[in-house]
Amino acid sequence: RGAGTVAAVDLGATSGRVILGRVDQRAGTLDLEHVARFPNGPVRLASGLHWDFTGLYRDLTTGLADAFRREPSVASIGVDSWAVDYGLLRGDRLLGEPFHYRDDRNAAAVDGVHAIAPFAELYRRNGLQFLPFNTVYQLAAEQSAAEQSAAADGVVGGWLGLADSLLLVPDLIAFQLTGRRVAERTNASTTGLVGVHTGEWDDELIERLGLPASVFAPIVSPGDSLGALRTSVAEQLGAPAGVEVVAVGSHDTASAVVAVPMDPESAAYISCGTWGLVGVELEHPVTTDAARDANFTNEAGVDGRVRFLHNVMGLWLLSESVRWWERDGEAIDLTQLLAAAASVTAPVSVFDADDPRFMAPGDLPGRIAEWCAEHGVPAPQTRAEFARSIIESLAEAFAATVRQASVLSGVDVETIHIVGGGALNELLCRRTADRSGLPVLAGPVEATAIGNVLVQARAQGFVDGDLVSLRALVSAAFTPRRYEPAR
Ligand code: LRH
Repeated sequence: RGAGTVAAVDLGATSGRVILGRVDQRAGTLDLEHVARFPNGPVRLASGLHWDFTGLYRDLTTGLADAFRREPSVASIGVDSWAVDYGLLRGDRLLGEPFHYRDDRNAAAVDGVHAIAPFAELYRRNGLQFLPFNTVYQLAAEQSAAEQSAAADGVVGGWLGLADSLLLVPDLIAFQLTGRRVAERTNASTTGLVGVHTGEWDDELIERLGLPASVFAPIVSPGDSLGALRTSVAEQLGAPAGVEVVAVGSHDTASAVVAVPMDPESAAYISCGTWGLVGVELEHPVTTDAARDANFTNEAGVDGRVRFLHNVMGLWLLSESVRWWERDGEAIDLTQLLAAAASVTAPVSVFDADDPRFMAPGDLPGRIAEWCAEHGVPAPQTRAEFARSIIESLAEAFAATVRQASVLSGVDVETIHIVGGGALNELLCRRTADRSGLPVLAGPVEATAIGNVLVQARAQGFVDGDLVSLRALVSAAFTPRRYEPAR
């Protein structure tokens, strides 16, 4: 006790990683060792846009096996990923690859859900900002697909009717590892089907929407043990007896917020990767009309905290633009592109990063140009100008969202913390400081994995204390880079 090692599996929308975390509270140290990194991304099948869950599981278990070779004393494993997406199971069998939240099946399902439960009522119940891919809309899309196939071939119920459980992505991985079926609380809070005040499945809403209540697994909290690895899995991983899987903040953003070295009474955070999650940490949800109109969410945090935030489009705007430019095989060096963007001197247009047209994969530069044309402002011409326009638009959205978070929650924000991959983007950090007029503290980059590690380490008894002590460990181990706003 007082020190030990755990393994974090952290899956983002563009890459996954396995990281060893060594924690020693007496020495006040926290070390990360990167064991594996593997790509992730959507796969377009005949049925739509999916995740390659099977490939991800192969890669993460290969990474875990490597982790046990390097460090046989690993005490536990914790898994986090992006939110809202799920797999359906019948018995042990996965019913197809999970849908990707950027699939376009959801948009058509939104009105049907709101006809049964209007958005204002949903917001009072679940406290969530409107995002067309929240699980509740994805399940409505499953239902309408089932109705269509019933009309066509007489097979009633569809995949949802066939399923006996629905597990969100990290829970689906925990199930493969342990055989336990649970719904970890922070991620379950993103489904739209959990009460914002109760923290439990909203059975009445589930019933009204005609969803099968029995598919939802019991809710567990970060820090709860999910039990030992299945014997065959332990053999495959080369794991010694007794290694367990521990529930962490399995929503990646919940784990990231644990590792923001902040004082929540005077700071805002931006967890910046594919998305920019911009907000504050609160003790109680804010579900006022003003918060609803500003589309702020109240997601469940670790230790009963509330992540009061708004989804800003994030580095997706850049990564998907680059993917578009690279579609004919050309390779683009991101560092060079950002350097070129930083040296653009002519003013570039700032577009609304939140516009829903930027959500789906495809020609993002074309859609940015289209937005500019519609709004009578000059469209960027070169790639460097596009990159600069994206960074300026993100920085502007970040600054505006921090101001809104402060007004809506009453938190007097004096500093902005940027964690995640975006903390490495100097131009973005600097322009966020400039546009907000507040100092930006950038880092740690691996906040999500660190939050995952710390919650496990606490469950193992390697560290104790509340979020304040966990964040003190983060502060001691990682010095953020400070950006002062230009005067
Ligand atoms: C970030 C994230 C975000 C969700 C989105 C689906 O990775 O989990 O918090 O809104 O992915």
